[in-house]
Amino acid sequence: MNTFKSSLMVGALGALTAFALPAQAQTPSGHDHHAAATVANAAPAKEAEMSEGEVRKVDQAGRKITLKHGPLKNLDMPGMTMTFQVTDPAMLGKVKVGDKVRFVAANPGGKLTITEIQPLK
Ligand SMILES: [Cu+2]
Repeated sequence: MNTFKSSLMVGALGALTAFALPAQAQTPSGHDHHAAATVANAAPAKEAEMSEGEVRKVDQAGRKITLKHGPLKNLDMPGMTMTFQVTDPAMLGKVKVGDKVRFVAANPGGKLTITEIQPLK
């Protein structure tokens, strides 16, 4: 009786596993497709508000970056060299001194902050 029961359990588990695997395999591609579509849809709006600059200093510990930037239309600021906060210090790992970059700067509560940055290729 016990043997019958456990073999039934194994059978049930095997069926569950076989059922679960294809569903898991489908999840990443489904997600990627969704993410790609989202990025493509958002790209034109983001392009418009991105500004260009050149990295002068990266302060990972201080979560700051110094940029020589062109005019920032969204902030009504002329070109200059200045230091920005960054929303996520991980962004600083993507750029280095001397890189030409595109970035999005915002001014929440009077603190100039970079919300997005990417090296120009
Ligand atoms: Cu400035």
